[in-house]
Amino acid sequence: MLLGICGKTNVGKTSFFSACTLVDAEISNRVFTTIKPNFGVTYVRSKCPCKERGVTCKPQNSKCVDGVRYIPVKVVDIAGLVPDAYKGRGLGNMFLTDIMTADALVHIVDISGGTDINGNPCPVGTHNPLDDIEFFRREIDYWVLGIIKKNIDHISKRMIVNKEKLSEGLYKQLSGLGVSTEHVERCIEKSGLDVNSPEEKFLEFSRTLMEDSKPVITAGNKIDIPQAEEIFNAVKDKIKDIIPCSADSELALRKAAEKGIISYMPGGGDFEIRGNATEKQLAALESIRNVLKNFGSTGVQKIIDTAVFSLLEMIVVYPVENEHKLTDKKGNVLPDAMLVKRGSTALDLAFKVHEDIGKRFISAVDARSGKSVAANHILKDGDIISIKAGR
Ligand SMILES: Nc1nc2c(ncn2[C@@H]2O[C@H](COP(=O)(O)OP(=O)(O)O)[C@@H](O)[C@H]2O)c(=O)[nH]1
Ligand SMILES: [Mg+2]
Repeated sequence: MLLGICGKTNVGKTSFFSACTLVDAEISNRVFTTIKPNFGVTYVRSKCPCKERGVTCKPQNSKCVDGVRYIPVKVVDIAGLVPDAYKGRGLGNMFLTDIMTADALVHIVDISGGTDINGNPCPVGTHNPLDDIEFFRREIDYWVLGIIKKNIDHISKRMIVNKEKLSEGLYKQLSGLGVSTEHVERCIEKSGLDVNSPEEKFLEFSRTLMEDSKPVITAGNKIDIPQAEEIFNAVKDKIKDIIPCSADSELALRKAAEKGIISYMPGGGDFEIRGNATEKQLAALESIRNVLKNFGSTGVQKIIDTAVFSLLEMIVVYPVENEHKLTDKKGNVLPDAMLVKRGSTALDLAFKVHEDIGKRFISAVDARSGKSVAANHILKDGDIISIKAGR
């Protein structure tokens, strides 16, 4: 799974990326978990079953801090989007190609209205963040439309010569975007498209296709700027899935925690001063405390969690070998927390653990009830499952 952090220049994409990937040694093995320059690892939070089961867990693929499981998720900091990127302006197509590899997008917007459409700073409150939402969608939709337009003659020819369906032709051109044939078919139907439709119909098709396949959460960033809250309140009802955030504050808190100045857990609603801090640092920290008081948290972790659990509809499942001891082969208790799509079955989990285990699946045991469940049993969030596979 990959989350793409995107938006205009100067809105705080890199700050958001740095904040969410800067993880305390307690959670991550490496301090700064950047894979490649703009690829990193962040974590979603979920309640670990260890407390409820009265066991001390020994996580292998994730970390547990005080009963909270931190499960790794990859993120990419995508180059700034400029108007007309779909025509190749700026980093244009590279930007859009990067977007397509992500499963969900975090669209960072400067909610203080202090960044103009080209990504240049402007006086706070002079740019309407709603324009950014519109522009963002437009760039993506026109880009998809461009791919279709470039190939439509070819698709049309194959429909005549090879008796291919429009959906097959479109699917071949757009499969790189992570869409399925069924999905393309559904969107063709929804937008009433045929091969001779006018351009607007193809645009409508592109929009429907992207809305369904690339969920977007909007981060109303720079909420710490005094006028930002008012702007946020004025636009929030017009934007689907928007969460206020302050990437700068989250980054400052994680850095201070790393230096031992404060104790703070990502996503927390407060922090405690621990070590020595200069007066300037203390003043900065106190103003961040106000942001936390006002909004409950800096919003960064909430955005990551919402993207994964709400937009991508993931749940957390704990596969174990021994359903009594909740261990793997080596005796590690609750070793792995796996993110699976809501609606996944016991058999899906088996395949996710290992293809071989999936192929040799016999049954599964729900560790909480001790009962055997069938291959088509739908998993619930927090389930602990032992898979029984044949030889
Ligand atoms: N006040 C405030 N400024 C921020 C916040 N996040 C980023 N910035 C500032 O916005 C500017 C651009 O940030 P950057 O992360 O480089 O943006 P990018 O171009 O989108 O990657 C920098 O001066 C940041 O310090 C925030 O949450 N609050
Ligand atoms: Mg940047």
